[in-house]
Amino acid sequence: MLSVVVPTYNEAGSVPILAERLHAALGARDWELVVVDDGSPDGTADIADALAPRIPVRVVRRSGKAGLASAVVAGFAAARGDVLLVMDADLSHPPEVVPALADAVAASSSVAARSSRSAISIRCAVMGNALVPVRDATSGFFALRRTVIDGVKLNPIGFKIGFEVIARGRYTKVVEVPYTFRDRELGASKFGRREILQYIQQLGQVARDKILRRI
Ligand SMILES: Nc1nc2c(ncn2[C@@H]2O[C@H](COP(=O)(O)OP(=O)(O)O)[C@@H](O)[C@H]2O)c(=O)[nH]1
Ligand SMILES: [Mg+2]
Repeated sequence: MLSVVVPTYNEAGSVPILAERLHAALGARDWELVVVDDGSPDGTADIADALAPRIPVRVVRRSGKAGLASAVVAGFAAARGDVLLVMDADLSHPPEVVPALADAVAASSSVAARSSRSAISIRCAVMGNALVPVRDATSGFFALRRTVIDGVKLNPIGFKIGFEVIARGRYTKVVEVPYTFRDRELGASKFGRREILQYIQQLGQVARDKILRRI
């Protein structure tokens, strides 16, 4: 089963469109949409709930805005799928690419990351002692088999949970599926100075854990 995990904060306009496009793209597959909402004042959680039963959606409600990465980790905990896929709600990650991304990881023990340019990007990930080339390890559009993070303690700081999975997960291969990133049309970005500082902090923590051979 495929679990599509979508963290949301004030995405009331985007979520129904995202859900419909996922429904169209995933057709008769066994899949679920896991929306993790942090008490959005615009009522995103209720709007997402109202999509059931037409769309196989479940909503995880958290009481306050606790950050994208921790929302994704909460979504992983609630998800039922053996394949986990993460994407933004704002339609910048095209739902039509989801089947290809999910199939890429279902077939092998890999993490599939989307490629497109982002503000700060890491060009490779350290895996054991080897450097794995990754075009964009900070992507928010990625998929993995659940076994990649079984028993792995992810550090849910800031926005870059995909980087955390690449840095700490157990996998043998990274597959990149290209697509065209679109700027959001509805709502506002939540990525700001605080998130940049958290990312720098996260890089330091991953580097420390690599040096101490904790990962
Ligand atoms: N649950 C939750 N979702 C968040 C939080 N911050 C951002 N998001 C969601 O994470 C996704 C990415 O955020 P976005 O603002 O589009 O970031 P950008 O793409 O870097 O500009 C969107 O679906 C947001 O609604 C948060 O604190 N909690
Ligand atoms: Mg976005």
